[in-house]
Amino acid sequence: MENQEKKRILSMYQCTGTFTLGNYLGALRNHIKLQEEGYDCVYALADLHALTVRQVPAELRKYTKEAYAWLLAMGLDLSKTIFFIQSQVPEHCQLAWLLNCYTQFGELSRMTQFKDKSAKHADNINAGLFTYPCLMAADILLYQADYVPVGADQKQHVEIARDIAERFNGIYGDVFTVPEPMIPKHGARVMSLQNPLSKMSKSDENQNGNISVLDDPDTIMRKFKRAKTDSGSEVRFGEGKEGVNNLMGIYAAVTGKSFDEIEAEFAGKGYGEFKPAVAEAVIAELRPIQERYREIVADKAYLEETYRAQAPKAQAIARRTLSKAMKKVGLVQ
Ligand code: AQP
Repeated sequence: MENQEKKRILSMYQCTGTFTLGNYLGALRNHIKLQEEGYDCVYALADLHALTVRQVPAELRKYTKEAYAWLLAMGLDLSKTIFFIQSQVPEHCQLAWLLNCYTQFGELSRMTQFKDKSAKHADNINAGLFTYPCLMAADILLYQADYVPVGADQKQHVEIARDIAERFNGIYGDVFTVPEPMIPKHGARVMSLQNPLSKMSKSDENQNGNISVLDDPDTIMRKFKRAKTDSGSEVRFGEGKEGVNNLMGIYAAVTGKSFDEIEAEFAGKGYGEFKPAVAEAVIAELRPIQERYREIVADKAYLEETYRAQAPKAQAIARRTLSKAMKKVGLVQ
């Protein structure tokens, strides 16, 4: 295993659509902060994972570049963090194959995401969808990551990566760092504005349910004004008020106010005033990032040069781990 001084964090993002406010508040914003907190961060766009569901090729390319530019606009600092595109580092596929041979059919069939996605895409239950945890384990183990930030619902992914690493290490000695899930302190879970019982998702068919980080102010205002609430009018956190709870969570995450403060601020004012206030706060939060984003995407040469320069940095780490694993299993070097 590598002898790193700083603890390494690995996180990857799917580029199956434009990031949502959920991705932003629940993950990206916190991950950007980690680079200032003394961690060695390695982040990537998981374009290979995106292929487990049928993609429109031109859109996948567009979303990948868009996502790359968005993280730069958010302040990702390439002097501290490695940020690359997964398919530009072929070691991911190479290690994934090895790990496939150390992963049991039974454990893959128990993965919730496989069950969910095969139900959702019944016409395309491909082998990649089934074995994606091996690619995900390769993503993590190649970088000898100590921590993987995950939402509570994603712990299963890190657990299977840990099982595979421990199995491999058990046979061949310490090849991989066994990663731990890192549950974020401020990991707001943002729900759909149209169905507050399901999470806000890029690929939601009802685009009124999600706020894209690139939505313009009018669209954001319209979507919040139409957000599903309940038949009451009191801005108060409580059972059966999932829509309002979600709006309060968003407002709290963006303004830093507590739920008590929010309830006091909107006492006697009703949803009619609360919804536009949430929208305004989100618009103000996203505006400066959107401005930087527009500058970055306008400079195509800069963007391309930047992501191309990052792949070899990732590859230098990945290759060391891969060679070690290949040697251990008996492949001629
Ligand atoms: N609604 C959400 N609230 C809080 N956090 C969220 N994340 C995603 N949705 C929410 C977190 O964002 C990170 C990156 O996720 P991802 O892009 O790899 O994929 P995902 O979780 O599958 O996101 P989507 O938007 O739901 O994508 P699709 O529609 O393609 O499945 C993760 O840390 C995730 O927890």
